[in-house]
Amino acid sequence: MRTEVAIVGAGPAGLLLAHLLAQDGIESVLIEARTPDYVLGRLRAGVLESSTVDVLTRAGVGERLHREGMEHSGIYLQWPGRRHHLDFVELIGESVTVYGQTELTRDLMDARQRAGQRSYYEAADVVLHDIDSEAPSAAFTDATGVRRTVHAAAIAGCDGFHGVSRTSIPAARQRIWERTYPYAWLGVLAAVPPSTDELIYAWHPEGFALHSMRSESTSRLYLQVDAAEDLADWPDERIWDALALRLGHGQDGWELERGDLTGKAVLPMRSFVSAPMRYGRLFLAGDAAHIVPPTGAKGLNLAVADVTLLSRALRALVREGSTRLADDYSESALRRVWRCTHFSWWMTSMLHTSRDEFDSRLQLSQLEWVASSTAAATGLAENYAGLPIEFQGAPS
Ligand code: FAS
Ligand code: PHB
Repeated sequence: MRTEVAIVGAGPAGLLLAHLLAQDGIESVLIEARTPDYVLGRLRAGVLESSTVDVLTRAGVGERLHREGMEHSGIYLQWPGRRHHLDFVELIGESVTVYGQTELTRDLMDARQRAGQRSYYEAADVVLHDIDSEAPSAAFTDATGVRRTVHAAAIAGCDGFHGVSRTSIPAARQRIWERTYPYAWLGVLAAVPPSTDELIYAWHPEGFALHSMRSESTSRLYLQVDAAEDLADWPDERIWDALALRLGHGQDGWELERGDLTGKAVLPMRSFVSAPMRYGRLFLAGDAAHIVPPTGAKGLNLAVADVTLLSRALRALVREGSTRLADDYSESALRRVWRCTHFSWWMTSMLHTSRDEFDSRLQLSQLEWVASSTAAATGLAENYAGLPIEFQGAPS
């Protein structure tokens, strides 16, 4: 079969790219390894930057987001005896919206359905061919066992960290930067109204904790645990006790409400960047090219920024035969990727405790500085809530 753009991976990056291309009348074929329910069942990101909300609104897929999303003016930074509110709207005039990645993915799947374009779920053994030519193709075995090949003008690798796209680029043409952290997040979904109006990022000698949410009736919470932690060692009671301790239950009369826990998982923490994000007619976007620790709430937002730039490049390439944006894509996307990689590392390093007393004193000093200096608070706000899609950063 033939199409204009073959997209490997139907997570948020692949689905949004398909939608943005369709808005420009560009046809795509989506090739996804899993079932729609499996993709929707993955509990992941929760916070959308204002630039992400703008992209989704302009693309006509923001209606439920505006109806059900929870707009937050900022976050709380917490450490024993202190809880400090950072007001992003006051600092930089931007807010963030809490809207689960599952809901965003559902909205994009509905849009794909309405577009009536071809999507192959449960596709197996995806292999990319001739990616360094002007006639690349993606071969796969569809859900009925039929081997198919999609010929396209370009291939978008949106298949996440474990996908086949990044590894289809010759290793000699690729650079990888990676840092793994000695801790992980134990994430839970709790059937209990949030005990806070906005997210609480808490430093504690026992470990980091985050109180997020998904709705007025559902909380999303995370605990720092060892990288090799066994979930079986964490019964519900122990999870709630650790969350209560680290989030400051009882401090200034604040209480953490408990409820039934579901969706437990231990999430590894890593920083990972691969460059270039383009090789011939293969273009990488989202987790296929980069991974950030979730402390900065950047992963999903970076994927949105990548595909916003990529959709413009592919439109120019496919419609006008112009390669300028396609040639610039990797460098433009990587400027924002490195900015978010640094910020995610900075937030992670500030908030995750080791047993090292010197590190702890540095972290507490950094938290006090952010809480007392408008300049420092503005820097955090800019990175967390205010990065433009076309982040220019330092001239290369
Ligand atoms: P995804 O990984 O979402 O999607 C890739 C898709 O490609 C998947 O559907 C996969 O099934 C498919 N695929 C893989 N291999 C394939 C193949 N060979 N052929 C066809 N399809 C293939 N970000 C935050 O901002 N906050 C968070 O709290 C947060 N928590 C996370 C927790 C976990 C466990 C993970 C893994 C990530 C988390 N992230 C978080 C980051 C996450 O939200 C990603 O940034 C986001 O899913 C990126 O979207 P995609 O690039 O579309 O990648
Ligand atoms: C979430 O709600 O899942 C979430 C929010 C903020 C983060 C990470 C995860 O930094």
